[in-house]
Amino acid sequence: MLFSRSIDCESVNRALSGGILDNTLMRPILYSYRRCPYAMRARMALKYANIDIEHREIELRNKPQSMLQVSPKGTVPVLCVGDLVLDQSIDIMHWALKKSDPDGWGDVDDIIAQAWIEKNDGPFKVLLDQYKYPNRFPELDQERVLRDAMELMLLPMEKSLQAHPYLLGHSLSWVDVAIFPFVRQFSMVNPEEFEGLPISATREWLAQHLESELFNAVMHKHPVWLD
Ligand SMILES: N[C@@H](CCC(=O)N[C@@H](CS)C(=O)NCC(=O)O)C(=O)O
Repeated sequence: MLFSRSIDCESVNRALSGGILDNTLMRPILYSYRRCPYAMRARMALKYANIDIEHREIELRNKPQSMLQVSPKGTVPVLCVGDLVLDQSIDIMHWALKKSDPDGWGDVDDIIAQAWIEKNDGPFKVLLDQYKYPNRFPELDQERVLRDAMELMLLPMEKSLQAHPYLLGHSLSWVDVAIFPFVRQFSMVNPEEFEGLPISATREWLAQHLESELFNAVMHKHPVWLD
């Protein structure tokens, strides 16, 4: 698994906090945004692995300097672990599972897993944004966007989920957790339309995740972090 660049995150935070060192600096710091699907997958993996983190809730329009200093690209989630900075959600998931994976979320075929993630984070995310923000894409035919999303992602998911309860087989894997927040977002754009789609197994899979203790545990509201 590839990790992101390593930057001396701890020393940046130490400098920002006026050089005061205490034990909290040893706790991984997660910069997060509650409704971000990438941050959700990271928070779920960290929670599942029982990793105690310092949660720093950000506002996308007013990102903290301490986050931008360690990860100038300015997206969440960002995890700082000592001098390691992980600023890709999938890297954070894998880092967490390497620490602890009690239910075997990682026991999957890496090539198949990667193919699902690439499809989700690449073309499906593009279609999701087009479906969610039609005003930003006035030239696009919304029916066509929905049809493309179905063909690309939702129908292949349905086929898998008709065959077994989880995307890659009979047990939950990190791939289900990584993809579910995006399908959730898709389902929320037009719930009535989503209800009518021929993807009953996918709806059931989504409902199971939405009701899960793990998901609900990572959706608590946090005050906004200020440097
Ligand atoms: N490839 C990144 C993507 C993360 C991402 O795009 N997060 C969005 C929020 S959902 C973000 O921070 N966008 C920056 C912004 O809106 O300013 C990952 O997997 O962590």
